[in-house]
Amino acid sequence: MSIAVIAPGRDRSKWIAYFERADPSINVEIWPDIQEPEKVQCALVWKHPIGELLKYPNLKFIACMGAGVDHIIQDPKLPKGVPITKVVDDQLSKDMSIYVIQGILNNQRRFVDHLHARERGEWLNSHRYPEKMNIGILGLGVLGQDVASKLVTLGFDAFGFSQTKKEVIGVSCFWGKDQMAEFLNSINVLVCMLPLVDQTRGFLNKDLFARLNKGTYLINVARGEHLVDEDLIAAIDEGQISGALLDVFHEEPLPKDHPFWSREEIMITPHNASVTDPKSVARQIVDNYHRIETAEPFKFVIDREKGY
Ligand code: OXD
Repeated sequence: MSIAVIAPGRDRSKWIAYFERADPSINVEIWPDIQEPEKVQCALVWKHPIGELLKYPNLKFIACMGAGVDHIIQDPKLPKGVPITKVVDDQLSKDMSIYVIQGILNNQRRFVDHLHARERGEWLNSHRYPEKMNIGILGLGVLGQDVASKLVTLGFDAFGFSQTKKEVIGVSCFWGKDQMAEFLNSINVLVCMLPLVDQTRGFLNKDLFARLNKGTYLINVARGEHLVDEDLIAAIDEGQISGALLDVFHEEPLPKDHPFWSREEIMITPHNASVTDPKSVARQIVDNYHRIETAEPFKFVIDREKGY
């Protein structure tokens, strides 16, 4: 029996090393050189080729290499009934929270302006920050909740929005369509941490921007497909959005001729807000793998219907 690592273009050597460390008896196969597909019980995947997972007749679970499972769910040829697990990891949450918080602080304290001012040899007198920063976390999953809680610890006013009712200590939580307007009215920084499903694709669009307070700052650490790129440019031109920090894009790497590159108001990072660390995560996959023998329920299974 084996675990197959199916992650085109990703460095797989660390996974092999940490699986070996977690349990040396486990047989690990690496796509595309899978010798015995009938022995594969777990497929650890990141952007696998469409239909690939149908080749493993004894697959017991599909383990996503990251937190967002959209790249799995989007495969119309997924084996039916096979559970899909996602990564839930303290290190992943911590890295994400630090990224989002640095984005907020960067904006609040105008570090980029100071960097540019320094290049010009200019002493930029900016003691004034936006009077109040109310941070709205759109999507209160594991990562969203962690960011919101850490913001509260830092003394920010944190607001959260989720599809279903959630409670996070110290966070003003809103849920469901009816409470969206109040959420959007309360904030001047919007952090998108939504899962990517049909209902959330293109959610960050001109209609949503128009409902925000003028000058709201946007951070997107979820997926590029949440954002309508041209709507963001237009909203910045109109002053409706003051700027953005984007870690995810429709196409990655972001094409060289994309208009985002030439906009000073938009900060770009290369989808590195929070990257799964095999050292930290291999053990939870091995733990789930052992659950096949003991017939215990897998941990961190997503709802295939919902898509997250
Ligand atoms: C993830 C990612 O979903 O890295 O984990 O985007």
